Amino acid sequence: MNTTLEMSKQTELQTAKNYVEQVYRTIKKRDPHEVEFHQAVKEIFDSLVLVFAKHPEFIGKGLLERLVEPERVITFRVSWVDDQGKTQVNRGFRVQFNSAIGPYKGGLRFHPSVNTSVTKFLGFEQIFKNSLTGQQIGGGKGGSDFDPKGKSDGEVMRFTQSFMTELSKHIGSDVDVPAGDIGVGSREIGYLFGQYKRMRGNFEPGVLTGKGLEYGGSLARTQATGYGAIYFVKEMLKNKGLSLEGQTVVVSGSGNVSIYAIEKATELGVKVVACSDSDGYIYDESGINLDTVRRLKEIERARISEYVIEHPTAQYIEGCSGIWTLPCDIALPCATQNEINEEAAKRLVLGGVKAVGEGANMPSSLEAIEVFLENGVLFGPGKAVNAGGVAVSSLEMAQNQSGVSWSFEKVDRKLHKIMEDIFQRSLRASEEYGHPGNLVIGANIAGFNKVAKAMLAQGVI
Ligand code: NDP
Ligand code: 2IT
Repeated sequence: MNTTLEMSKQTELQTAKNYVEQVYRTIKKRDPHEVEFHQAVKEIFDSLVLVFAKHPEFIGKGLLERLVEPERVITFRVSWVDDQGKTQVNRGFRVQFNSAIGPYKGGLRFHPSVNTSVTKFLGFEQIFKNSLTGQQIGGGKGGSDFDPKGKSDGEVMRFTQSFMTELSKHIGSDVDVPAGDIGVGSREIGYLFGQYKRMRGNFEPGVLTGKGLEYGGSLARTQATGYGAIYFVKEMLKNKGLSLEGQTVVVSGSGNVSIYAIEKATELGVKVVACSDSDGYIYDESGINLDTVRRLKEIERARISEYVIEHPTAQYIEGCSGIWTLPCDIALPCATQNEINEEAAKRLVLGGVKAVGEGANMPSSLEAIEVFLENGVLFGPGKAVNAGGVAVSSLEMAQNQSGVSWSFEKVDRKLHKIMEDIFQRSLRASEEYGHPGNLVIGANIAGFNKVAKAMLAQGVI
């Protein structure tokens, strides 16, 4: 290449790096304790340097400065009375991050670790994920530090009603549409919907997704995130001439995403040898029995350790991180953020892992991602791999708007196509920006470009 051209490209890259680093420094300085949020921003910003180097005209439009600042952060008190008659107080959060391409959309998480940083990291990821789906949905996220574990059904209902009493002032089918996440499943969505209806005095199905089928839910929403993750991994492998059939898989977690990832993976001929909860993991070399896992986790709300009572040939091991020392072809982290650190990633590589698909949000640390990429592991980032859930949420909104219910097969077909499109969009962007096959870069850039164009078109708001 001509040296003058090469030098001007280097200057543009350096200018882009300086810009991105300056915005990154600002957010760290503003909120030094928000470590999860910083991590999510860093991962995306490292990719976006390439966009600003290619489009220096974007610098100066305040795109990144605006992107990292949520349009609105709502925090509120949630008081409720427990079964002993004692008043309990939790914190409620809703981060309405970005509405450039549609109403805020994203789940609610009930877990003791929920705080502003966690909600912001999840909301930030959601902006790009939702963009990647090709649907008209902006980014948002919410939740509470309420711990549903060990609570009675009545306690969960009273807490959830109190939570929605406040949240109802800020959401609506064209404004902000929450759904489930960790600790928020069909039971909680039902209570949330009932309380919203009572507060507003109208039946507005499009205000929440993940609803029961009797009151406006969509077939295949329950399965969507897990199935979608497997469809994505299938595409990743297919692109390299590999197939899912016959592969050995380790899945972390045993919640909504894990169960339906295991179901679809098994259907497509893989052997799932392990899954976990926050106390430990089960390992069965001959393949785990999904019916038992489902009954324990979905119906009895029991611990995964109980699995070995019925399946004495399986092993139960205390602690979560050991699951990544098991030899496998494919690893699917489907539990929570930062469950794979650098050490765990190295163990997976030693164990011969060929592909990693993030069913959870940000389950791999930045260092872990580096290990996978350096060692040629096919890596599917969460915002692409787990986008099937929110994509089908958007299909649920469409059905609510039109008043028509689609069959399971129709929704599943659409989900499959959306996941193929997300893979192709990410792959194409990775190629266009000079890192063919790097789906972290590809997904980040493809997700960003649509939001950036919409923000630029809408002026400085
Ligand atoms: P669930 O509450 O259904 O299940 C969560 C699972 O992860 C449980 O097995 C839980 O174990 C385990 N887990 C939770 N926190 C921790 C922790 N700190 N350490 C170890 N294990 C933990 O949640 P989902 O399956 O819905 O969500 C799982 C992940 O997928 C999350 O990252 C979520 O953000 C993401 N996701 C979910 C989507 C959805 O549609 N539901 C869509 C896209 C992403 P235990 O029972 O012991 O708590
Ligand atoms: O992280 C996620 O994408 C979700 N928890 C699902 C969000 C949704 O609105 O369906």
